[in-house]
Amino acid sequence: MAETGVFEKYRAYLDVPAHTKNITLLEGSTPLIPVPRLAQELGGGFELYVKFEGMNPTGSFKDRGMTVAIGEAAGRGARAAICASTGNTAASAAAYAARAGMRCVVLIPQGKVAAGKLAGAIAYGAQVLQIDGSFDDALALVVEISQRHPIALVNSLNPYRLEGQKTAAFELVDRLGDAPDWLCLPVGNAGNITAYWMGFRQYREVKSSGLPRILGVQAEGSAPLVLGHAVDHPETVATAIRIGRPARGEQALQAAEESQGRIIAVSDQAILDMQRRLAQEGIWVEPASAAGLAGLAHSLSRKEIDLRGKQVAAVCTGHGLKDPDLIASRMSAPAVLPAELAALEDAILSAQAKPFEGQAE
Ligand code: AN7
Repeated sequence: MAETGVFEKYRAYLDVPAHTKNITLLEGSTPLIPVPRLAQELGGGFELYVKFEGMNPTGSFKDRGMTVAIGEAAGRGARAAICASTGNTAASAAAYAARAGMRCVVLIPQGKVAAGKLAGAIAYGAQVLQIDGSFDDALALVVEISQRHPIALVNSLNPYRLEGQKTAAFELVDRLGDAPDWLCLPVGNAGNITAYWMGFRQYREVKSSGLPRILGVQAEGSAPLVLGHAVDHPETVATAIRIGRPARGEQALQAAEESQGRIIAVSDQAILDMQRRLAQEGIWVEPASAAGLAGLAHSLSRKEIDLRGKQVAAVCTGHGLKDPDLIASRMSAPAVLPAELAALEDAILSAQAKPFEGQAE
């Protein structure tokens, strides 16, 4: 358990007003998990780590930015916060607003938010409103309403969200001793990729650390940054990144270009395959979170990148528990047995179940 949250830990590097309060749930300090077997399968010859951001207090990376955005809003006396969200921002805003004693309103696209995120937002006591429209529609609405009323906008258009979120880059450098050679991550509204690039550049100034090349990955059906134009009706199984007009799109493209990286798109099938593959490492992430690694696998298989001797960090942004319905709908339901030993033996020893294969390795 972290002793401090990201605001206290990295206060000296955060460009925030003096009135900013420390509203924390001890977010950050997430595990950086080596996955050598997966690296081997992807061709080998490089070091691969998963930065498991699903281990933050509300189950996603959003907590890093939210602690700072809510802390700033609370510090200047804001009584309410609002955001549009595909789910994780909503749950995070709701939790930190609750901690600050503020009211929270979240707008989500109807029917397109994973159960664990919606449940979180409700549990933390936010007013949850579903929009008969997309995330992009919801974002346009919250921007407008925050201009008319004294309610703090905590989407990543809020600069303090990025200030907090960039601490993930600091943690990578602090932990690895330098920046990784490559960073891969999913891209939706493009706040996270923008924040990582800010963080790495800042650390280069103050710590003389290096810069990674950044591989940003979108889902094929929601890939405005790859297509070069907005997508009016984005679709993907990775609902977290079902975004057609990324608010920080320009900055994301700049981060990819300046870092000599790229932004690519992968299919939903590739995302789900990587989600399953990560689970075989004991790392269960929500679909969007597997997109970064799916993009890495895609680039490697086409020999578009050469990772020999390199160090790669993959950001897995949200926990698998966020989206349990997806597993229920795409995987077979557990068998129901009578409470009898014979039935249990049958089930375990039946050929289909392959119960003890490979156990002795
Ligand atoms: C698991 O919660 O946009 O590119 O409203 O939940 O910084 O937007 C979520 C985005 C990646 C993309 N992975 O990050 C929201 C929202 C997960 C996410 C992204 C999101 P950005």
